[in-house]
Amino acid sequence: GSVPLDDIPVWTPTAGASTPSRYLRNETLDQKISVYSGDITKLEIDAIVNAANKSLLGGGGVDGAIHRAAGPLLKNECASLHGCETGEAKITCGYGLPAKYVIHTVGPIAQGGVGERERRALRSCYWNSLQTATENAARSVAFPCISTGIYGYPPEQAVHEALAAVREFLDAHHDKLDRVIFCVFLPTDKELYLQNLPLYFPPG
Ligand code: AR6
Repeated sequence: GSVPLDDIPVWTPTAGASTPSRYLRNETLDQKISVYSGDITKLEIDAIVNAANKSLLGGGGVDGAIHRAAGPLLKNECASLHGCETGEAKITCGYGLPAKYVIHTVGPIAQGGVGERERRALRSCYWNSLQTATENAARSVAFPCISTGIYGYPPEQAVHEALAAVREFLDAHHDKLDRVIFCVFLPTDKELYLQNLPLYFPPG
């Protein structure tokens, strides 16, 4: 079955995490954040983000799972979009998914290492996905760990770009979003998010 957004608990900072943060405490923002372990295709939410490739015509990983769950009409709409550049985002309907929309973004390929170019592109994926969501009045958005699978971006570096981009977007546009869900698939990614969230959403 699918998972209603109301069943996903909001993240609460763990007492004891006391790494100094460059961000200010903001309880309003904290209450919009969740870490959810599981399949992003099951979420009843306004928008899920797809870690796509430039063709937008489908592939393996989370992209494959989203296309399988949405059904063939998703590919038809994707084919009409003429691809997507790295770091950018394009929106479609969700078709057979419980999510209303799919936001397709293309992460950087990190073979050959991560430099400033890859870091910027990955941040843009998160920022532009949220921008696209809010332009379409989507108030709840779930992200997979973009680029950290087939595209080889080290998860322990990617988490910082993800969290910084979401924190900064919420600082600028918190009134346009109710919930941002980090949908993690691997136990190691769950740990990385729980470890690093207090750096970007510091407790009191
Ligand atoms: N729900 C949530 N997360 C998932 C799911 C799922 N159902 N399935 C996998 N993941 P990847 P990339 C996680 O490889 O690195 C495709 O072929 C997975 O464990 O899907 O951006 C595209 O067409 C990992 O943490 O995306 C592109 O060609 C994360 O999703 C290329 O792969 C991202 O892994 C994009 O590679």
